[in-house]
Amino acid sequence: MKTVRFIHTSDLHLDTSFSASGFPSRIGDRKREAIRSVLRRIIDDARSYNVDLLLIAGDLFELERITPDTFEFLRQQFDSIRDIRIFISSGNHDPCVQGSPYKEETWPANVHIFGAEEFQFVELPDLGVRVTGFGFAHARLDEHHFRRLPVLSNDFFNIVLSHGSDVGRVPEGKSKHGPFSIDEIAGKNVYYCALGHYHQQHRLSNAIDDAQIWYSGIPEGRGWDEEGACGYLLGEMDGGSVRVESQFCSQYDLNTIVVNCDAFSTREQILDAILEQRGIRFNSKTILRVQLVGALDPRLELSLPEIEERLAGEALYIRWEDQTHSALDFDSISREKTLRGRFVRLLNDRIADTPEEERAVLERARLYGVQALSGREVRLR
Ligand SMILES: [Mn+2]
Repeated sequence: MKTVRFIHTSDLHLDTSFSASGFPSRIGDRKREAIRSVLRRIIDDARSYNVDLLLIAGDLFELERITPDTFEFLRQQFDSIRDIRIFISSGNHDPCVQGSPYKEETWPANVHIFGAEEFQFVELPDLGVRVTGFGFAHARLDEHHFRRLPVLSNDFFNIVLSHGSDVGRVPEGKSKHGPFSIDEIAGKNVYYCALGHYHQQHRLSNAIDDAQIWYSGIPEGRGWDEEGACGYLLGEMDGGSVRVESQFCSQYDLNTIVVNCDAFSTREQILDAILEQRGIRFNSKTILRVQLVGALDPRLELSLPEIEERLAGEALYIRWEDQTHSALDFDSISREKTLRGRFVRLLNDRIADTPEEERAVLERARLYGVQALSGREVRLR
């Protein structure tokens, strides 16, 4: 068998909306364009690594939102690597239904779409490879479809391509489309199984046989549960083995930083704590979520717009989540025989009578009131 190289990717979600992520629209626009750049990068890499196969395991685009421009972009990109065979399995966001570009459009000759809810195969005798794929034809699939994967003939090296949900490890909040367990894939002469749907890149543990079963992961993170650098998988198989390596290709990485403010009395200390975080590349493509926690020294002026200005070259966008509480001792202030003391007593009583989840507004009011009554400038945040 000649050495066969492949790229495995999935879940690009071209034309996705970022409104649910809470980003301002300009960041959503950047991210959406970044997904297109990432696809181009994958196509360029397929060419430069001289791969034989490009495997796309579903959710290539969002059916509800894909524009003619995006289809045309895909067509041009795929057509630009005519010597590389491209296999696509439709997923729950790009099901192969009436109105889908998978059905309505003409794709380049090197593209094969698995869009039927049954396992079908394509044999590539020149490579000694059989690609067996399953596509979603509905936006929802509750069936354990891998139970219908037959034991494959071992005259070729078998690659299996599908969208699906490993029931052994369901990420929090993830829908279980196309559920499966490992024993429904293993033991069927599968050499490499290319999966999509879960957005974290990982290999599934398989105690049954040597089949390598992988999620390639999302190549450009979309939400806060898809942080850090993201990428695709580059694989090489020859007679004895499959070797897979991760290639990073993401452009605008998401990172969460938790800063405990307990020991701080100036905002420089917050700034320094952010920039000292290891493993984060601070540059104009970085998207940050900064969670401020702990007790905030009353001397510290938490002016987020000013801190943000000082981080202008280090991040494209910062989402602040201020979960600090004031280090002011409201109990001792409440014992003062002053207007300030009376104000805090009133607010303390109101806070005590208010359910926990509704207290934040009153706690802010108490803090701003004490600042005002102490003759300080009050800056709302
Ligand atoms: Mn999916």
